[in-house]
Amino acid sequence: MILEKEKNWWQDAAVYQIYPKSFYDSNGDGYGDIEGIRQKLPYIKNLGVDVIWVCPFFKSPQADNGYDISDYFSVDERFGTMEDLRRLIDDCHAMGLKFVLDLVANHTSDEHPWFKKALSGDEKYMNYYYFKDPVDGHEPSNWASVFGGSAWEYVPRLDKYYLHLFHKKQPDLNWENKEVVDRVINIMQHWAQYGVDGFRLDAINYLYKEPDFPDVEPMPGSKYGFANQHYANKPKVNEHFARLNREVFAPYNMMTVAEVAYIEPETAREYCGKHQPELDMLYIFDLLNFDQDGFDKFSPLPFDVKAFKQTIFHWQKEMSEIGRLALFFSNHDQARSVSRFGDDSDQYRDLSAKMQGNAMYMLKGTPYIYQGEELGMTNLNYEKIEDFCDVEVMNTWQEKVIEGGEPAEKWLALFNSRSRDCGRSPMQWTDEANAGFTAGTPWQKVNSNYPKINAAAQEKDEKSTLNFYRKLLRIRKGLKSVQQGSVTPFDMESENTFCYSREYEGETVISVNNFKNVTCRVKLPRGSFRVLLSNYGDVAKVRGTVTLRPFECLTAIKE
Ligand code: TEU
Repeated sequence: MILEKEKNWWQDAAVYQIYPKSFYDSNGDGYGDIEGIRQKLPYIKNLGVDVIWVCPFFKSPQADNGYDISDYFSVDERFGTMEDLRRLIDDCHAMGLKFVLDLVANHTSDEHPWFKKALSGDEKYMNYYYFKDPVDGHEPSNWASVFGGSAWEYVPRLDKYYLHLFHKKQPDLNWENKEVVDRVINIMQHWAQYGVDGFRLDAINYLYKEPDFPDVEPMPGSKYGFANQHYANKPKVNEHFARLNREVFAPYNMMTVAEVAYIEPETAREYCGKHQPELDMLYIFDLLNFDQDGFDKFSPLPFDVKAFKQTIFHWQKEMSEIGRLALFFSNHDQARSVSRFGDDSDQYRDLSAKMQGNAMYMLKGTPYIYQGEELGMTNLNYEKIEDFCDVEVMNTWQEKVIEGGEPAEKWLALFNSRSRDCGRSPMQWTDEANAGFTAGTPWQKVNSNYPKINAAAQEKDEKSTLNFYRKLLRIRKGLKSVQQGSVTPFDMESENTFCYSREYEGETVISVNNFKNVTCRVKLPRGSFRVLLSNYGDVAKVRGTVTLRPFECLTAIKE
């Protein structure tokens, strides 16, 4: 059922990202589910967002928490039924919300029928994937999996290896095989006809792999190396996007947001430039990598505010005349932003959570708010390795502690500050048992701070993070300078602040943000400004040079 949608209906939209497994459990089995999302739609609507992006809920063995799909046409019973999904989407539309589906097209589960036929030796289906002969008795190349170890898995019965850039239970689809593309397009068209309003395209810039899978420089202490230069953003990916756009995105007026890593602006312009609008938005994964050594999340560095803002403003400039940037500070693959980039102490948690929202969501682009971010939810403390669930943690633990003999305490501390499990603890709804997430036993540990940090408490507190986010989203929607205006950074030399002005047709708005627990002075652009948002809540007007208190932020409009 396709609702009539005006073209580019998403232009001034804000998106709320839902990780269904941890959102709300309606039937007490310990897992969040689709009916749970539907029951929380009033809460989502009241936040002031326009779109929900729901992470995968299709049939899956859950090796990568649903990003390993074994049936693209049915809902995994953990999450409910097809009737639940129908009701959720219909209720979204009835409430003026749009529904974006997380579509994993780079790989399937190894339990998908296509891969099962491939494993049986069926040549036709082996060509749906990348099966290669051993080279000198070992993997065809030394490519590393994103989750650690080799990107090749050996199948003794076939005496062949298959490629998996992620988990070994996530074999990569061969997009050079036209039949694969035809069948993925069929999946997308099915869901477009079903009535979803857009797609979040998972790891979609990896669709083309260089055919000889050349060896790469191994990572330190490993025989495998990151081969992203051989499989990310290759020219043929554009041809795939052009076909997807011709046959699915355009005909069904789908909003598309591509999750892309290792990308440069010139490639971004090809993907969603004015001349070839194949994709609407880019979700640039690497924009949060300013507190780590390169792409290794487990090699932490102090958060470099200056490097972070230089990159953000560089991308704001590069994308100013073309598609749209997804604006985000957290998601299901990252630790909680208030713990990672802010200060989650009792004294500063609320202030720094609000500051992060104010810094990010007055920029040019589309806000993507991750469930719980609007509450200032924090990382939690998993005492032992068994408390973790993520495959990336398990593989790293195996490699570094079990095989590498490194101290368990070191890696438990790293996993507690930077693993994907930090951002996947159940949503904190109330101060009741399990934070009101489930009446059963939660699949993942609930943060012990839920009596203090929960939606119910914040609903009643007009000064809460939740109500700050509501006000922020309402204000930004009404500011044409924020929706369409230019972006001009200021105070760039500061190691602590993140400041910029937005201008459009005589309207000037400034966003001023202190990222650190310090007091600092900021010289504002000329003029007097009326404050629209302030996390300290005691500032009405600003002009000239202002003194910012720890984690202080404000948004103000020129009088
Ligand atoms: O993540 C993609 C992903 O992890 C890489 O593109 C990332 O940029 C890389 O780790 C470098 O930091 C998506 C989903 O968001 C994630 O949850 C899945 O595990 C993954 O794809 C596989 O489907």
